[in-house]
Amino acid sequence: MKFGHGFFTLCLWLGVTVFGAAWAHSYKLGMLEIGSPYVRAMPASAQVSSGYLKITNKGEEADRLIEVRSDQAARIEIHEMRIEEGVMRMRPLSDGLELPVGETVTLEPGGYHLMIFEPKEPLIAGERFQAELHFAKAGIVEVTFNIEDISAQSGQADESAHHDTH
Ligand SMILES: [Cu+2]
Repeated sequence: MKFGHGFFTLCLWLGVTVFGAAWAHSYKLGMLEIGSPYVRAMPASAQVSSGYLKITNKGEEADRLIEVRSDQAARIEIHEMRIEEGVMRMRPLSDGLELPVGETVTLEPGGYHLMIFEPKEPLIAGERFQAELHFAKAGIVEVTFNIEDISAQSGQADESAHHDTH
């Protein structure tokens, strides 16, 4: 699949919005703690959204988030986003996301995120999104993401998105 400029702009919009998520709920899988998973609500026409969560590794060996799957979307990728030479860029983490011992890795706007492609139903604020997180060592856990309307808090970013979601 190829994505043009519009896709990149949308991804940027998904990534940079500042949002203070409440700690809604959490999960435990072995020595991993998974906190406040949420997905960004999207207009019905959108083909892509993003998901966020926190993962704390309380074990004695490093682990790795290697795959995320959901029946509610065609595909989910684990992405990183960072500024290179003044330009915000993102790319899939082909080896997954490293979870070092004793650390909390946060997937949040502007940083690591889950890229959710082709949601099968519109992602409506207040509803739920189910996904399976696959870890290299800890195994698999089913997680419920709250769908939240992040754009309500940044009307400006919302403007630019309208050009890219059609
Ligand atoms: Cu992305």
